[in-house]
Amino acid sequence: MKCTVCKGSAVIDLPRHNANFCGEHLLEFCRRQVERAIDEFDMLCETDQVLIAVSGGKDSLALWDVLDHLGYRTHGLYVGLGIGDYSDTSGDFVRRFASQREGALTEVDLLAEHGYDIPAAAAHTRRSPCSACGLSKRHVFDRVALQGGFDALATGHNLDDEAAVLLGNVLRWQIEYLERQRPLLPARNGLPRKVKPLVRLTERETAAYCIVAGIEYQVEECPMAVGNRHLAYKETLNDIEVRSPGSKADFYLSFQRRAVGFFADAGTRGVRRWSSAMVAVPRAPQRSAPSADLSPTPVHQAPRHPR
Ligand code: Q46
Ligand code: ZN
Repeated sequence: MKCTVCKGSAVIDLPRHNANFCGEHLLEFCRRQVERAIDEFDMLCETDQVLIAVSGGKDSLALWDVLDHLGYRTHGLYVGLGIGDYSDTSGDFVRRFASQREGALTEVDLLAEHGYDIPAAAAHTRRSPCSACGLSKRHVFDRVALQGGFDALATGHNLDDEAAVLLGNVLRWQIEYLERQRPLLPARNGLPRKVKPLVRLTERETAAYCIVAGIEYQVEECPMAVGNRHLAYKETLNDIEVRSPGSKADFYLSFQRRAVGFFADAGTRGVRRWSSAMVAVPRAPQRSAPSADLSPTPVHQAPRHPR
């Protein structure tokens, strides 16, 4: 297998791009994909101070490395979740990465600073661990971003993550979530922009990036992710991808380019708009005609944003 660019020995094949890459050109490819995502979705500008949420896994460490290579001013944020050995080793990978590159790193330990860890929070609130974890992390991310005056908060969500979430939201038509499933969420309430610069890279590609770049990372999956339905969606999308390379990227990126706008304001007004549209669907003739005032609004006259 030869590198498509230099004809040297390739380390990875990427059917969706109809290309193979050697180590050097794989790194170049990944960095270019991140650059393209940042440009296309207007995520960052050159002067931004970027806070990167790092977990110790391949995606967030690859993201930190790529943003450094692209010249952004970066600062890592690691949240200690208290998930046994998994958290201990994850923290070690983050610290090692930061010290090797003299990167700025802020650590927040949930138990030490907030008096609880994720297993305890999940048990106490009777939420799923991931739900308690997501809420806790968002709270810490926002606080640190606000206190540090950062311009953007970057997370390592990759194409597999985002496509799986999108599939889950579409399967249930969760329109209020579809509206917010963008790789850039603008700054609001004093909080910085939230960006996902890895949305053009799969987890196979970020893993390969780390291996070639010599980045050591936590390879174990979080033990609390067991049963998470997004893992099943990822497997389904991978099956489709094998049969039809490029489908995963098309599914997610075409949604961003062509469809996400249809769901604007869905969280605040969409439920009413959709229920209004449902009322407007013609019904079977009734024995006595309803009075004019109660007639359902014809679809083509339905107000776009009923208040
Ligand atoms: S760390 Fe937290 Fe993930 Fe573990 S408990 Fe779930 S959300 S799976 S990114
Ligand atoms: Zn090459």
